[in-house]
Amino acid sequence: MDVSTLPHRLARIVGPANVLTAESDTTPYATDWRRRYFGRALAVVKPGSSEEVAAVVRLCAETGTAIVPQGGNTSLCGGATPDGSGTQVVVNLSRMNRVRALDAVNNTVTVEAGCILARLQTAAEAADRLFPLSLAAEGSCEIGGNLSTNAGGVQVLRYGNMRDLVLGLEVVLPSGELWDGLRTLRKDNTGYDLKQLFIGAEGTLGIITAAVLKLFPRPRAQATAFVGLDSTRDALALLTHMQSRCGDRLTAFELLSATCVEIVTRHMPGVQSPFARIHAQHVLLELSDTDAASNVRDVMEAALAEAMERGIARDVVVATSEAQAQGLWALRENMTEAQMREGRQVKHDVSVPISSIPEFVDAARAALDQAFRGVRVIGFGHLGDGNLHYNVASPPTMTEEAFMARMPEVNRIVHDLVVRFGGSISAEHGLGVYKRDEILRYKSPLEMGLMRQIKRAIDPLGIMNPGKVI
Ligand code: FAD
Ligand code: 2HG
Ligand code: ZN
Repeated sequence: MDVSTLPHRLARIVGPANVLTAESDTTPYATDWRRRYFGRALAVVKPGSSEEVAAVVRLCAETGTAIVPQGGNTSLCGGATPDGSGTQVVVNLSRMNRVRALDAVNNTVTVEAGCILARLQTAAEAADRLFPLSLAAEGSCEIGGNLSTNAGGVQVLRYGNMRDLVLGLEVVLPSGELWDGLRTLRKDNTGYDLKQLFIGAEGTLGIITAAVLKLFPRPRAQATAFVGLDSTRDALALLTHMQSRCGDRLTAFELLSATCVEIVTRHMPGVQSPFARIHAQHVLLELSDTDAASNVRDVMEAALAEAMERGIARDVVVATSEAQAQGLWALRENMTEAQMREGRQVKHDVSVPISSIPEFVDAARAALDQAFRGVRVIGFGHLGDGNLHYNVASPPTMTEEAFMARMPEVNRIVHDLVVRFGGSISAEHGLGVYKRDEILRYKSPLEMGLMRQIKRAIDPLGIMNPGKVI
């Protein structure tokens, strides 16, 4: 194929202004958020409609051109970055950002894939509803990316992850055919649930162009607290205690270690801990109620007072204003940015059964210390979901470069332990390229074989995000 004519043919579909080819224009789309993966793109294409996406994919199928679907480009595992060959086309969905329809009685919203998550949250709020997916990248990540990574975030405890929030999808298949599966039904048992194949597929099976998502009643009363504790075991005891006291009203339960609080307050201007001293562990928790008259703050205070009496909690602050609540959330939401400023770490996004978290944390610390004495663990995450971001930084005795060169050993220690505890090496970020080879050690050949058969059946030419996931 003569690739030199491809940008011109793509421009005929989406308009010349929506095809970027100059390296200075394509580089931001060919570099990942953390600046760990640097690819090159033949072109970056920005379609404005599902029909344009379909035409772009048909042209790529005809010419055997590989496609990298891209949303907000906030992937933490290189999923949206083209390889270095300069032959792949990035199909960026950001222009497709409309909320097509919102049905407040059916509690559904039909939205295009390029809609930024925060914009969808705002649209739901304007209709007196809640779209509950929430994560620190919500100002730039897009619905198509959230679907394709099966994103999690800070409210999974109450509302589930992206997979649980979807009723229908519209997808351009690798053949260029447009599948309209935009159903708005809560019940539909008519064969295989095909939409679930595309959720979490990281763009390897097709390009999601729109989705029907669930809405929920908007909480009218909320309480936010920050708690200092002596150990991960106490954090787990607090989770059980709060669940039994508050039930479904517990909407967030996030863990931050001493190192995390130290790093985030040091690097991020204006971010402060409310406590006079740093504790071994901290929990940020939130209660929500749809009843405006419900005094969730009293409920929070009473439950936390009891936790103090029982010796589970050492220090407690319950926010008395929206500004104070936001200040507490800033400690958690700035963690990824603060880690970037701190330097490089070996990132782990793992899950284990919630009950095993303290044992896992102790075992991982001991095993890492044995291999890399004095290693620094930046451990935080969604404790209520059993999901830890167990990031590991070089010990003072090693240069960052020397430590990063030993990333496979660090991964081996952490991931082997995760699996020994019955866990997963990717809880919410996906495999991308970062964990594509690593997963082969932990998923059975049978499971990997089934995944490959599905990939071959849907994408026989192998043009959809090749080199990612499998
Ligand atoms: P991209 O990065 O553009 O793409 C991600 C993957 O999806 C790629 O494989 C891409 O090919 C594919 N893709 C994108 N759009 C489409 C489409 N329309 N059709 C098919 N495939 C597509 N993740 C969490 O789960 N929880 C968190 O709490 C969280 N916090 C984060 C905080 C920060 C500061 C950052 C930088 C990232 C965080 N992430 C988190 C990771 C990331 O934000 C999510 O994975 C998000 O869902 C990605 O959305 P995106 O639009 O940026 O996707
Ligand atoms: C979060 O929960 C994200 O903030 C990012 O999933 C985690 O930076 C990380 O490792
Ligand atoms: Zn997370």
